[in-house]
Amino acid sequence: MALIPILLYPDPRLHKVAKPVQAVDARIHRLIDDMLETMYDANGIGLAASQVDVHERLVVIDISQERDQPLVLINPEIVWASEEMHLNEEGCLSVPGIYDGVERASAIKASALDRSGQRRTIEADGVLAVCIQHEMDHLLGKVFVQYLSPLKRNRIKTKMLKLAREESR
Ligand code: K1U
Ligand code: ZN
Repeated sequence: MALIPILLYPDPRLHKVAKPVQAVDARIHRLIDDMLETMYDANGIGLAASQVDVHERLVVIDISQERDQPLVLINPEIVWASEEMHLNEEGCLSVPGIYDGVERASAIKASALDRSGQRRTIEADGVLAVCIQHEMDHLLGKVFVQYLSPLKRNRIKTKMLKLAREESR
């Protein structure tokens, strides 16, 4: 297994739209293992393939305290979303150190292939619902800061570019 570098906002590659996974084969199994290792190493609760510069519809999630309940979503689709919305504090491994409120559906049903290529339906609310919607946005090339005001987004962009410049010195 290997750690994969995570793209940092405002890297334009974060805005590419991911394509469906064509086959759940050995390459995808290796990518899943590497993404899980990368997510655990970064103390994240989710990671989308887009964040590691692989533009295919694959997401890994683990919201458990023990970090031992990985969830793998391949070609996920939201098949139902509640009308009820909820404002949640979100973070993103591609925008480290930034947290802000985003309004999303309180509960969802998603359909996806699991690691063995079996289709599953996932019913989610709370943190899991937030995380699935956040990760599926990544697959569409959308980063959570795009829900914030232009003023906040520009401040975040400036801060991230300054950090990147300092780190490259
Ligand atoms: O997509 C990502 O970058 C992962 C992201 C997932 C996420 C967290 C919180 C709300 C929505 C989506 C993270 O894991 S950010 C990491 C983090 O700081 C965090 C970890 C646990 C709970 C809350 C935030
Ligand atoms: Zn994110």
